[in-house]
Amino acid sequence: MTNIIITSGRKYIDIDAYASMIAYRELLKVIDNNNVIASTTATLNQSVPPSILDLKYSLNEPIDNGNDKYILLDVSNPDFFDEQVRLGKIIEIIDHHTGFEQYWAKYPNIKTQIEFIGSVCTLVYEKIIQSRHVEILDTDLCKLLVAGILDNTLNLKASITTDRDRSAYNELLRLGKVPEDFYKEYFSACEAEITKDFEKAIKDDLKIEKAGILPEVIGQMIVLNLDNFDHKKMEEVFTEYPEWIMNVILLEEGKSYIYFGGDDVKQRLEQLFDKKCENNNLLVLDKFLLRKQIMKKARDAVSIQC
Ligand SMILES: [Mn+2]
Repeated sequence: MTNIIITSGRKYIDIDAYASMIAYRELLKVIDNNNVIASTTATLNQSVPPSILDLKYSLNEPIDNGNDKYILLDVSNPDFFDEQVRLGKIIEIIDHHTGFEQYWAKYPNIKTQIEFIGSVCTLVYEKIIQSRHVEILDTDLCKLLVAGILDNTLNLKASITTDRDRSAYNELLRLGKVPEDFYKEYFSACEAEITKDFEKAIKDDLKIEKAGILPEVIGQMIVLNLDNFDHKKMEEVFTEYPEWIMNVILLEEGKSYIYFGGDDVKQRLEQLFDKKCENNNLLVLDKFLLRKQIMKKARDAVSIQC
């Protein structure tokens, strides 16, 4: 028996991958194929809190009988595919990370949809609507897809958010009778996971990479507000580094709080953002930026100077 296995990236996967895999499995099951499973060999990160794991839909255990075919969601770079994937047996790829469109164009037998949009959950929602199987969207499935959109678009406030993401989000709330303030419940649950081991949460998401005038150690954390943010523990994580910055994205305020340490980091940040620091270890951006956007800004600034 050939199974169709829906899977995603390796090492760590997030709620966008988790939710879209499950929802796409539910869709393919009603369309034509009972032998479709959704599985991962990766670890679920903090964007999949216990309240999400407790919904009535979850992943299947990985299986492998050698004949299986694979569908990949939320990943299109072949270096980052789940370890269970056999490259010659891929039938479909759906992703929102760009860069590998040309590569997959060489394989016309693989159905590929790569679009620069906020969330893969939006793409799967659209497929459910286009296939006229809106009946599968019960409350729990809607909550999963909504959580994926919330996380990947940072509460619909990230600049990568499209009107399609907003419309999918609103329709899913309506169809699943999901309360308007579900975002608070979801992000608080993620924050509770972070708070359980605050230092580990920072360490697990440290980027050590040189970009322009920025220190090469850059942390990031996404929280609703600063209520549970432990400044002391943050400082402790960074004591071993001569200079660092930490981008704390506050979803309710829609701002980035950039904490920092090290000689003249203050001057460098003030120059880069053309903005005065609040004090000797904090610069506040009125609109939040993701770490990858901050690094891009620093790199672009260097190339302008040269
Ligand atoms: Mn994603």
